[in-house]
Amino acid sequence: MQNMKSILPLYVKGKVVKGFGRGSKSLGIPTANYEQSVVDKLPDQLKAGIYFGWAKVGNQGVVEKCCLSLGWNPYFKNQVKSMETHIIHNYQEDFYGSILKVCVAGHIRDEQNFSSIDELKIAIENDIQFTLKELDKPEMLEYKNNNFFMTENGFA
Ligand code: ADP
Ligand code: RBF
Ligand code: MG
Repeated sequence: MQNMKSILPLYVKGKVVKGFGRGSKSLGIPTANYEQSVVDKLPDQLKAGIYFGWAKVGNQGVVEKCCLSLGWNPYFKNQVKSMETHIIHNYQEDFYGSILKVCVAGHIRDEQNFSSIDELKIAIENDIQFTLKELDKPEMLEYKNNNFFMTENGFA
C-alpha cells in the first residue's frame, strides 16, 4: 500500500445522508455516510480500506478524530461503494443533512470479512485505539490545523 501515501492527506467535503441503518444498531458504532455523488467523485488512487483522520461537522463544529471505512463492507456484502466516518466524539444529536469535512490522513488496513459481527466490532475497536494514537503525532496535528477546516475549500 506504499503508493497510496502520495494521495494522503486527502480532504473531502460533502453531505451526510441516511446509510444502511446498521452502524449504531448492530455495532454500537455510528458512521456518518456520505451522499453517493461524493463517493463517486473520490479519486481512484484512494483504494477501498480503513483509514484514520480528522472530521468536522458543519461550520461551527470542532475538528475531531475519526476513522472511516471506504468500500463495500465485505461482511455485509454491499452492492454500492460507501464512505462512512465514525467520529470519535459523543454528539448529543444526529446530524443528517449537515456538511461533513474529512481529512483522510492515513491508511490502517484493508476491508476484511469476518465470521461474526463480534469480530467485526473488535476490529473496529482496535482501529479506534490505533487512530487515537496515530493522530497525536505532530505531523498529524498539522492536518487538523489545515486551512481546509476553516474555509470553503475541499475536494468534492
Ligand atoms: P446510518 O445507517 O443512517 O448511517 P448509523 O447508525 O451509521 O446510521 O448512524 C450514523 C448517524 O448518526 C450519522 O449520520 C449522524 O447523524 C449520527 N451520529 C451521531 N454521533 C456520531 C458519531 N460520533 N460519528 C458518526 N455519526 C454520528
Ligand atoms: N465492514 C466490513 O465489512 N469489514 C471491515 O473490515 C470493516 N471495517 C470497518 C472499520 C471502521 C473503522 C468502520 C467505522 C467501519 C468498518 N466497517 C467494516 C463497516 C461496517 O460494516 C459499517 O460501518 C456498518 O456496516 C454500518 O454501515
Ligand atoms: Mg452509517
